[in-house]
Amino acid sequence: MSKILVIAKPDLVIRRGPGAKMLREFFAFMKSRVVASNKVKIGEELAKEHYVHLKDKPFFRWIISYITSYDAFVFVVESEVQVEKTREILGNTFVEKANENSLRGKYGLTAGMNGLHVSESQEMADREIRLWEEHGVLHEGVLNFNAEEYITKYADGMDNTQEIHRILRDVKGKESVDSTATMALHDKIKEEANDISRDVLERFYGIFLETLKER
Ligand code: IDP
Ligand code: MG
Repeated sequence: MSKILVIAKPDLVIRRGPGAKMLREFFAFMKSRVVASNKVKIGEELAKEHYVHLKDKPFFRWIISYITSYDAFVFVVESEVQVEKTREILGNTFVEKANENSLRGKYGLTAGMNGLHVSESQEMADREIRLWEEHGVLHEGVLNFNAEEYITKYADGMDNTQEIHRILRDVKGKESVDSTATMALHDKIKEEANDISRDVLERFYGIFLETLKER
C-alpha cells in the first residue's frame, strides 16, 4: 500500500461533467481508500511550495495564478496501484500529447489545465503529503470533501471535451485565435460549468485564453 497526493485542479472543478467523470474513472482504477480529503482555494504560499520544481519555468507565474484562482479538491489516496501505473492512466502533462484513452486525453483541456494532479513518484508523494498537512489543508483520517457524492451529482453533466479538442486542433499554429473560435470555446465550457457563477467562469476563461496565446 502506498499513499499519494491527488488534486482536482480548478479546471476539473469548474467543468462539472468531465471533472466528475475523470474522478470516477480515476477512483475506479485505483480501487483506493481516501484517507484525507478537502475542498480548498489553494493559498499562494502553498502553491509555490507545491510547484517549487517548476520555479524557473516561464509558465511558473501562470500556473500559480491558475491553481490559486478557484476551489480545488485535494485527497490523500491509499492504493496498491504503483505510482508509475497511476501516472500511465493519467496521461501526458500536455493534453494534446496525451494518449486519447488516458484520463487527461479524455477530459483535459491544455498543458496547464489537465484536470488532475497525481504525485510523480513515491518520494514526491511523501513530500507533498507532508507539505499539505503542514499547511493544515489535509489531516489523516479527516474527510472534509465527499467525492462520491460529487460524482453522483455531476457525472451525467454536459461533457464537451471532444468538441473543445477539435476547436483547439483547428486553431493550433495560427498566429491569433479568431473570435469565432474563442466564442465557441467559451460556450462549450459555459455549458459544462452550468452552476458556476458568471464571475468565476469569466475569470477561468481569461486564464484559459492565456494558454492559447502561449502556443
Ligand atoms: P505533471 O502534472 O504531469 O506531473 P509537471 O511537469 O510536474 O507535470 O507540471 C506540473 C503542472 O504544471 C502541470 O500539470 C501543468 O498544470 C503545469 N504545466 C506544466 N508544463 C506546462 C506548460 O508548458 N505550460 C503551462 N502549464 C504547464
Ligand atoms: Mg508533477
